[in-house]
Amino acid sequence: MKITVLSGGVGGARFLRGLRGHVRATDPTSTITAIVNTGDDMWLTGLRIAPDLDSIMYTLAGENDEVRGWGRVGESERVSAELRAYGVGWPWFTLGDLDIGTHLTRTSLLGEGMPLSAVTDRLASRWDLGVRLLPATDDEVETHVVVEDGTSMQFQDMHFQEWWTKHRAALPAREFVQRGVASASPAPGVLDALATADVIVLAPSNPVVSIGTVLGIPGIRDALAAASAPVVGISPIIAGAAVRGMADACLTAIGVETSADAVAAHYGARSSGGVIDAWLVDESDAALLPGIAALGIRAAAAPLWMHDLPTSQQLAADALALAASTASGNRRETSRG
Ligand code: FO1
Repeated sequence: MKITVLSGGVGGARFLRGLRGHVRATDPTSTITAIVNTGDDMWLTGLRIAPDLDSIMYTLAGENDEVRGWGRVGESERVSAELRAYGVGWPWFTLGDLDIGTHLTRTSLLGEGMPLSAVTDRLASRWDLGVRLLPATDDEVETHVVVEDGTSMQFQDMHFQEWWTKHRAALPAREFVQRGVASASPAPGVLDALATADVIVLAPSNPVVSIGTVLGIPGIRDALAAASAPVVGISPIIAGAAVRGMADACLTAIGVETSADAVAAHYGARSSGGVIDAWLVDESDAALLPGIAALGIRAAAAPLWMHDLPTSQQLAADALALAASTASGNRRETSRG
């Protein structure tokens, strides 16, 4: 079975680790391709940083800092201290020494003309990740946030990472802008991974700046809408709160309520021009299932908290089961149709 997953960073990384474990245990012939958000990427002190690709790579390699959710385990920050001493870079954005090894490698390969997708393959080939990592695009499309400058009522534009890590998403965002998106194209393999998938999953990532950014790359939303595979989304919101990070600040900024059913409605049923066929919510949100079904989206409830590998693997199994019942449901509808 070919499984394609649209993913952001931390939540997506945990889900992919669970999916890999479930697939290895039940159907080793299956393949997993992750189409990963690159909107958080940026240049910093001359290095190209790709947070979501790195979070997934480190997590699947078993090299991630499980507590912080980003960066490497057993990390040191000697170079970062030097950068601060010289007054370059962002003092609020820590680059670990081992992490800098990744950024130096990526930057040097990009400098030789290698596209990000090939660089990502090269970096990932150091480990047996069991998942193919694809950046959503090889083009530099960075998410910027337009915030209201409280005093002069001017609007200020900043890179998403500054809004997220320096301001902790506390500045009210008026708009998220994908800089350069109009001239961007899907990375090699992305459209094929959607067209040939047997199952497509939207990981429990930030619906606005992670999944939304992937869908914003020209061609990807259409490919998802046209895919023959069932598309199952996993809610990143449990009982009205974001599981990780500050997805609620992003949802509020685009006028979407922070709830599992509001996010499902935001993605929309593929049968009415949206991007999902099915939606998995946490058991604590089971009361929302009839409302989601009324949107034309097959809905189910399962434990969404990924505390450890077994719970992540079970979530993956529940998502694939929902995909299977959706696919058979779709077939019955078409046969009846
Ligand atoms: N997040 C923070 O809150 N503080 C940091 O200093 C920080 C550094 C950092 C360095 C490399 C990297 O790949 C990620 C880093 N992150 C940091 C996390 C990053 O903001 C998130 O992974 C995503 O970009 C947001 O989803």
